[in-house]
Amino acid sequence: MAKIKDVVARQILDSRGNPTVEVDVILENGILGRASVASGASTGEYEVLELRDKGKEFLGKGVRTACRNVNEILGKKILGMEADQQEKIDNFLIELDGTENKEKLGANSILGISLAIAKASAKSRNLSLYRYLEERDNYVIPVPMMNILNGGMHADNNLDIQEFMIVPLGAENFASAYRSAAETFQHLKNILKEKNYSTGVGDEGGFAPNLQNNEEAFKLIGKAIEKAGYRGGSDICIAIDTAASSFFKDGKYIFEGRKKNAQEMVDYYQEIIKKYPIISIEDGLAEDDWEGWKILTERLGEKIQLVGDDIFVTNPKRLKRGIEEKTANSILIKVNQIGTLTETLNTISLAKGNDYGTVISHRSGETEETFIADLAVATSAGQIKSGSLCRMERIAKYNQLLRIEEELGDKASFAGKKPFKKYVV
Ligand code: 2PG
Ligand code: MG
Repeated sequence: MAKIKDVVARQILDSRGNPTVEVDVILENGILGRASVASGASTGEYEVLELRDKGKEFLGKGVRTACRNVNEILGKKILGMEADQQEKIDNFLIELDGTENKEKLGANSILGISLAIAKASAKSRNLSLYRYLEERDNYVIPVPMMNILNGGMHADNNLDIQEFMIVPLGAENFASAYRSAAETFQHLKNILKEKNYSTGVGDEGGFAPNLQNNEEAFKLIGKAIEKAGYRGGSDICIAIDTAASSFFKDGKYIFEGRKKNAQEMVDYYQEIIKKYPIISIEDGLAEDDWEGWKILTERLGEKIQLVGDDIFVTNPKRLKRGIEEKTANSILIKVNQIGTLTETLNTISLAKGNDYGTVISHRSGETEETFIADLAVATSAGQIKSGSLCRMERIAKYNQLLRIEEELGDKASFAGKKPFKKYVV
């Protein structure tokens, strides 16, 4: 296997026009692995630290220090190491930082290296990334959750719920799932136009109109599914990410202009899941509201998928607590919440070993990086969310899944309804 010869970081821009880190890892055999790091807006309080310069440039959002940490510290220390020793290198990077939340050198610098090493190593062995990450006979292509209406912190509209996603779980393969979702997206655009609603898009490429209330979103999406010729509930279902931490203030949820407690939020969810084909709710309650999450899971945990994002932050310690306290039944996986590939893989294994669902996720600030598509296939995660059906940084991941499905042929099976079969919808 080839040794690491050079590590170079640079500051690039992400899909929101903010700086982020890109890392090149060059091996002795001349192979180059390049990876860039995504960035969130509704960031969980317990995520590892994304190092920003806080200086004059880019309104404080520059990442020159993180890049310098790669170029002058971290990168230098791993020169000469075998590139396929992912775990060893990741652990070494963690040690070099030495803090619990990677605040000394920055999780964005560490993650950039971690991902670029894996890509260089895969290329060096002439393997597709997913196959390099995990060699299997058969692979599962994840069912996508596609965010076609944006609200919350991802749009300047009046919707409290951050993401309204369609889940084309009834399709027989990814290609037809992709098609049915794209058609639904275009029909939704026409429906919005007819109603004189805005068709401008939010951070993740979903439409971002002002609506009468959150419930109207479900009605419009239901109509779009029908217009596209699909059946809501069997061909295409709905998933939401409430991102409730973003409107949790002084122990109350400020939802649709009223203060609600956790019970009342759960009442709301119970009502909407009766009326609309919703199969998954992410961050239905806030990151510190463990008591509330217990109620949510008790009342709805057998009916639908409850995904923990801000509450777990891809962190095995927080997930362990969740497993012990029966909190949620699924976890959102974001590589930059924890900061290395190895830790991400460990969290996925912990979730799977405890029968928790796994949803591999992008961030609202993205790049052309498609690592998460391969990661979802390699780990048989079963689900992925990468935003809407427009905007290249979102589509890039779905297009990569299309290529992987094609490359695998009959060695690929589409997850479809399988991740949801344990729920009584
Ligand atoms: C989320 C993510 C991705 P952000 O809350 O799940 O959709 O948003 O990257 O802004 O945290
Ligand atoms: Mg979320």
